[in-house]
Amino acid sequence: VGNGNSALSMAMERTYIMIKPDGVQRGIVGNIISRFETKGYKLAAMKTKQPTAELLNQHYCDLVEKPFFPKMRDYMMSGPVVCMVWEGKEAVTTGRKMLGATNPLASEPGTIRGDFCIEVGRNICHGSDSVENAEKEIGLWFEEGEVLSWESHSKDWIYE
Ligand code: IDP
Ligand code: MG
Repeated sequence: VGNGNSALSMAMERTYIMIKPDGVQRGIVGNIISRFETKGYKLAAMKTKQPTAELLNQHYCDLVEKPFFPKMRDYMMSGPVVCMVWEGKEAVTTGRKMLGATNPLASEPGTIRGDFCIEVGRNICHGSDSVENAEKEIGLWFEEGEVLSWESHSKDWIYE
């Protein structure tokens, strides 16, 4: 990262953002990417993937015992997802704000879930809820070498 501004580099975070099968099927991929891009975050990795049950068990390890989990996993396996890593200042907490609340009906208009969906079981996107979980999730969904470090030419126009 960057020349000189080491304090800024320290605050940089990476978050794992995933567009779920309904977001892909409904053609909302470009809109979601565009929001993170125009916000000023930097795309560090992106790919499509067909999730497996094993991967989802690991990704949602905190939820596997929940009654809704089997149906939720089927939904997550129903088609391709888009896996992304977005990087920038406070990217994890800001990414969550950009997604909106877990229940789309409780999400503010202007958020992704607030603008595009209605039900918790069809909420079109995932975002890491902590820096620690982001690291875990990036390691789970991406191979070594798929997440890139590069310097944006807009850096000095986004950060002071
Ligand atoms: P999050 O995606 O906002 O972090 P979590 O509580 O981590 O929310 O739940 C993960 C995902 O599981 C949600 O995004 C949603 O798709 C699904 N989910 C959570 N709670 C329910 C529920 O009560 N019914 C059905 N699906 C749920
Ligand atoms: Mg979660």
